[in-house]
Amino acid sequence: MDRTMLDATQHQILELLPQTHSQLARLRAIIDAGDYPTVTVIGKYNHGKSRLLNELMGEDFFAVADKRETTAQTAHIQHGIRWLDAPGLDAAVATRDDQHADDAIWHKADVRLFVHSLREGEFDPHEVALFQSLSQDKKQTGRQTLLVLTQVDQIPDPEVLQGIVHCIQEQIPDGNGLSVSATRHRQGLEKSKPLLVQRSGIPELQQALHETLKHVPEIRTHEKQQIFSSLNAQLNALQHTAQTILEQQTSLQQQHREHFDRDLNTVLRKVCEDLAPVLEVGDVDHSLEPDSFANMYKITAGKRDRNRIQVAYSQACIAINSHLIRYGVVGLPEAQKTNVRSIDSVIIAVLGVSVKLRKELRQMFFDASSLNRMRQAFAHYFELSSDRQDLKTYIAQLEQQLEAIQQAQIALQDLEHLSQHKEGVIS
Ligand SMILES: Nc1nc2c(ncn2[C@@H]2O[C@H](COP(=O)(O)OP(=O)(O)O)[C@@H](O)[C@H]2O)c(=O)[nH]1
Ligand SMILES: [Mg+2]
Repeated sequence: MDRTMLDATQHQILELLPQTHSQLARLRAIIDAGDYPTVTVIGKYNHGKSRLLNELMGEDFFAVADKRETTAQTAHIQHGIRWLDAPGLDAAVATRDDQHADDAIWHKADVRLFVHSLREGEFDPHEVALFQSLSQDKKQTGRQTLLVLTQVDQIPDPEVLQGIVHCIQEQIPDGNGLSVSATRHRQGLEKSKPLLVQRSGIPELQQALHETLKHVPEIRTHEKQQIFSSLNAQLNALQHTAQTILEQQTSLQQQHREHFDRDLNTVLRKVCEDLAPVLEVGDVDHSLEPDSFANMYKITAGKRDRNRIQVAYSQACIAINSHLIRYGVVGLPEAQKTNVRSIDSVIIAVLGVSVKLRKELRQMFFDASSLNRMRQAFAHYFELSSDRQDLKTYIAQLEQQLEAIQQAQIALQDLEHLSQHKEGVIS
């Protein structure tokens, strides 16, 4: 399995389902980790996390200090285990450290050591909440957390120690903490005192850790299955939603157009009805009688007739324009606009600016093929209106999203297939 494919799949899914960030990061960590189980530490800073890891590894690899020393993740492979040191949690300090810590705990770790120094007494509310969410996670994923109570050597009075341990047990009944001392362990080793080593609690912790690590492969397999099926389910749900919206919008688009056509026909039928009597002529078509200089200021039969035609035509235009406006066809598309505002209208673009004669109106409204051309021209501008264009764009986006979902589903299937057959192999 190559990284490019992993990256691409991760990216594809993340684009569609940003909320799966953590699941994807965990999946990635499992695939990247290969055969090594990852053990990490969590807890507040200065509680002895780094030193505990050193003691467990038998090597002073991680920096230990009385101040905030660990600020990023550091990994070290030892005895076939990836040990991961992470910053301590402290609400008062910049959140970037906490992000490292979160990533270590939630994405990288197979086993977490929850470290709490007995010197600090009982848990604070933040620690209690964190431990509870880890217990919750164990129920869901199977991943284990071991509670380690460090610096036990700092509480010499057995009664005081008993009191603290008792208090912690009350705070987190499912904790089962192991008390350890890194100092005693180190002294025991250096002075060859097996009893001191034994009393340090470290061997017992190592034993418990060893037992827990045995389950890592099966837990990982289970986690992977869970993540794959959850991602699949979420992609399917998204696909279903997008598909439903697409169908709704497409049918809306179609219906709207049908209504536009239907109502335009009604309007045109009415227009023809109103125009018909005006276009009828008796023996003489008065409108064709030319004006002369002599009757410039007189009302003639010709003028009256032409006026009647123009009024009827204007009413037809108003009726058609009302229909257009009702359907959002309020102007010409940007590209077609001119400097002459007064003629920047769809009605003029379709019907022209000239004064109409009877013959022309008859041709326009009573000839089937020219009426059809008119219908098509209005429908053309209807499709170019901004609402229609927005709807069209939206539908195109939905189609693109569906395409992306489909590709992500295929990529996820491929990844699942590969990760089953080539467990942890990264080229
Ligand atoms: N006495 C005693 N000191 C310890 C023990 N573990 C850690 N320390 C000291 O506690 C301080 C913080 O340890 P460190 O591992 O850096 O803590 P971290 O911030 O949680 O990683 C250091 O001075 C350590 O030497 C322990 O078991 N006993
Ligand atoms: Mg540290």
